[in-house]
Amino acid sequence: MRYAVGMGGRPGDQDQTGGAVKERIDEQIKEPSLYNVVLLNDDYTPMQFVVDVLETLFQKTPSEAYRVMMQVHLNGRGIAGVYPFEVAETKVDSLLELAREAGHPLQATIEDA
Ligand code: TYC
Repeated sequence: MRYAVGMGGRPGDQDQTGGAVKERIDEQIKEPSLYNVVLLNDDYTPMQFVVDVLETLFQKTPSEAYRVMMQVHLNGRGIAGVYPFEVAETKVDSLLELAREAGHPLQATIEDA
């Protein structure tokens, strides 16, 4: 809890703070909820394209990008990154745009983390 001290009340009000009132302010600082960006496997997107996307859009190192790509290739899905919702949405939009431009069917979804 945090308190703000300010002038308040009606003119003429008196209290032991000499007119200043303490007003309680609920803390409103909340961590944003997090969401997984999940990459989905397909039979056509080249492995190197997926690795490149993981490096460029999701800031993975080359070895981590390769590991995630293989996880998706072998298991059907894998987590590319974990973000607040609007960031996750933007990542997916950018990924779909890159895939569309390159003519690959790569897909991704957003799930609760
Ligand atoms: N399965 C693809 C292939 O064999 C590679 C791939 C990996 C595609 C991950 C999509 O999210 C993906 N070329």
